[in-house]
Amino acid sequence: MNTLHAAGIVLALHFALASLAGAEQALPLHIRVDSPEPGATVRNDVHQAPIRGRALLSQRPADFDVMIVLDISGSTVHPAGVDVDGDGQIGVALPVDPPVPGAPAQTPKSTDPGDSILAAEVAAADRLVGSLEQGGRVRVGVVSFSGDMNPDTGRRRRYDQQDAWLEVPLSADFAAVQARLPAILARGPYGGTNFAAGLRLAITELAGLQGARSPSRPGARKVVLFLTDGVPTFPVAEGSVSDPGDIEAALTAARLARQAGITVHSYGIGPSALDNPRAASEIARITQGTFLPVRKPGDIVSFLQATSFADVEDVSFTNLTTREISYDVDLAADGSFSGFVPVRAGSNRVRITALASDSTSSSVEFDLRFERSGASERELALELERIRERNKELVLRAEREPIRRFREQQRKQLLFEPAEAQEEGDR
Ligand SMILES: [Ca+2]
Ligand SMILES: [Ca+2]
Repeated sequence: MNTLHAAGIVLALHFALASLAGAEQALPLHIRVDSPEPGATVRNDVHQAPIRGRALLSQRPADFDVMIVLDISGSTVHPAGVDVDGDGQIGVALPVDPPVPGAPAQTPKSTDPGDSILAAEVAAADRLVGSLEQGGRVRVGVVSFSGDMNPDTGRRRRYDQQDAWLEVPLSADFAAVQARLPAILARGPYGGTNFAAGLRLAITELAGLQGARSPSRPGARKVVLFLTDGVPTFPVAEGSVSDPGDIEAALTAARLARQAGITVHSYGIGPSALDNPRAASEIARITQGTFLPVRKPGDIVSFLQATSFADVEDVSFTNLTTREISYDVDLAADGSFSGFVPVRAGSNRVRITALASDSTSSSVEFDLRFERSGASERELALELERIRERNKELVLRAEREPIRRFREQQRKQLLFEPAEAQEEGDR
């Protein structure tokens, strides 16, 4: 290779790393290591050291109130395309007879009703809630919405019908939240799609407005995770038609959310939602949240679990002594993380790097000593296995461009960094 050319590439890489370092000066991301303590000795029977901590935007509150808003409208009866209920069978849609004039519309049937889009939404909520850090920092609640339709007219039954239900008020008791989810599934999908009603009820609870049943917590960051498989069809005119007034009602509710300091992350699930994603993407844009298209409805389970309401997209561990990078990190939506870094016997210098949603990153470094212990620490081995399995499922997250770039940058950075002084070990 032309030497001048090669030097140019190296210079360009250095420049990219320098600008990355420059961006880090003003970084708001703060990384806290809960364990191990700096300088502590870690013992394990494999050369892996467990690390736990959390990454947070330092200027923001560390408490989160999160309302999961589920679309339970009639169309969520359609199969999600995966085996949601885990019975070994993947539900597919059965053909419906051509409509008969004057007869009520037929409900679409599936070979396995347990694999509906609604079932996938409920499973997604269950998995997300189960992955959050216990201890009161995070509270979560659930709202469902649809739109009660008069079968004769296709319009609302009453002008003041509510169309949204508080399934679970905001609570830090995650097991209790999870215990209430099967009831949503048991009632099943029905009716139209009133985005505005779902959003407004979530705002009432998060902001502690009149009529709220959740205890208010003014200091917490307020987040809505808004799931839908369709477009807004209510409150205006027929519940099977998306009128401009239906969309406007949703956007008005989103503006109200912004005023209340609430961020809405929206998920458009499947073809009906993605053919016309304007309302779902606008409510995210208005509230400075993100809109995520979920092409295969079954993917909502891993997409929702990979959500980050703490604005932390990725965390990785680098052992500067052995010059290895590990992505075996379990990153929760609230910014807490746990995982493993490969280590050698003796002293290891470890760097933790986190990527924020605005594509800035931040690092901390500390030393740990590693001693290989004869005793088999089966729990740790199982935990590492669990994290690897989970991250395999969440591979969609790693495919996202900012995360791919972040990981690539770290590999390059390690390549150009001077090696840490090495100490002889038993490895
Ligand atoms: Ca099934
Ligand atoms: Ca309508």
